Amino acid sequence: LQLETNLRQALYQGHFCNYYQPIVNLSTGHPVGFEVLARLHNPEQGWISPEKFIPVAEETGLINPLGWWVFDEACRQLKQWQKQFLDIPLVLNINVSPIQLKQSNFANRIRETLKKVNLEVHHFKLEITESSLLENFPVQTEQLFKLSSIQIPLCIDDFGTGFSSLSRLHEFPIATLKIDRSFIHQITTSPKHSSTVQMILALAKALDIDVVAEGIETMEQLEFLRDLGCEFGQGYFFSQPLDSGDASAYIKRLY
Ligand code: G
Ligand code: G
Ligand code: MN
Ligand code: NA
Repeated sequence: LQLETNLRQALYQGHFCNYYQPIVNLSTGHPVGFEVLARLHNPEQGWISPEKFIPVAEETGLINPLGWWVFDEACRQLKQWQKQFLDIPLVLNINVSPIQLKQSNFANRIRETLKKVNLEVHHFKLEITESSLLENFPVQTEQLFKLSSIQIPLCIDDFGTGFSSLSRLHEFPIATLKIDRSFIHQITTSPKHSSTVQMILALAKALDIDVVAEGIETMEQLEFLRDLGCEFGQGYFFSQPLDSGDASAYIKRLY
């Protein structure tokens, strides 16, 4: 309950900020974009982890205003990067919780916001969890159809840990699968994990879907994944989530 009051105040007092974790092309080493990750700084308690505040925000509905704040701020940041790095195409991945997809104006508001700030749908990807795809969530399904009709690319986050049926991959145009970091963690040491990753890569290739391997922490994992033909990756090996200044420096250094 205290966290709920804190969250509400934090939103109005401007204590949230966005961090940015690079998503890297594994063959060139260039960043292709960033995953946008909300951070909360409390003057008394210091940094509060999203693992704590996201569930509370979801239970209380605050995830909706917070989600719009994250998206508006990401738009502002992208406009700035486009000005600063004229020829570098960057894509921002925005996390979207199943609760947010219950808003009947969700897809519309995304479209309206982009129009207002003069950005295109292909400058973004929306990361949804497998549970958003469950067939018994009709409200979310309606928004997913609307999102695909405005042609904003969708990613499935933490792929392999949820319960979505594979047929849902045909139903909406899914642009990207993000392989959950639990598979990558043991990829060089466990044949079962590496076989699972190979199976996901083959499936994605057959369906013409991009793959991002999450949680790459070592050079061995990077090389292993590159040898399997995985195109994109993310993880502490490349970079932790960065504040906007450090993210700018990262782009400058690696492009
Ligand atoms: O930031 P960190 O890497 O600790 O993220 C922890 C979890 O919080 C992740 O599952 C991430 O998807 C989620 N998360 C971070 N920022 C946001 C956000 O802006 N919106 C939603 N819905 N989830 C977020
Ligand atoms: O669920 P989602 O994929 O959105 O979560 C992103 C979370 O993963 C963030 O909390 C981020 O800090 C964390 N993360 C990113 N890269 C790594 C990594 O290489 N190793 C580990 N253990 N966590 C990571
Ligand atoms: Mn994510
Ligand atoms: Na993930």
